[in-house]
Amino acid sequence: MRLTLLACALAPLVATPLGAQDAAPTTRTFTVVAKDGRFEPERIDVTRNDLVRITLTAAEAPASFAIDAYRLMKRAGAGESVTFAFRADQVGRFAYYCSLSSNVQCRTMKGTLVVAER
Ligand SMILES: [Cu+2]
Repeated sequence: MRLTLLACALAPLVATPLGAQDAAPTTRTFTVVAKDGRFEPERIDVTRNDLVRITLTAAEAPASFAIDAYRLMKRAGAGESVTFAFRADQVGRFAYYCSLSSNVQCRTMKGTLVVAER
């Protein structure tokens, strides 16, 4: 009896077509290291609607990871890491950069987030 009820409860989930708006997002995990005035990696490739999970590690000086179009700005203190996630719901190429001005190296810290159509 119990199994029957469970099967009924799950049926609507199984019937959901792949690619539907409410489908569970794919989680993509990246580690970005800020060091020597650059980000490693300098390019991140994802697909639209991926849940992008990034751990930013500021190896020596404080650093941030900012993407204007996504209204994103996360900061890590020197020698620290911060983890955050966002939904890549806009297709295109977006610059990510360090928005801090605490040292001259911040200006050269740039990368590109590429969000491809699904
Ligand atoms: Cu910086």
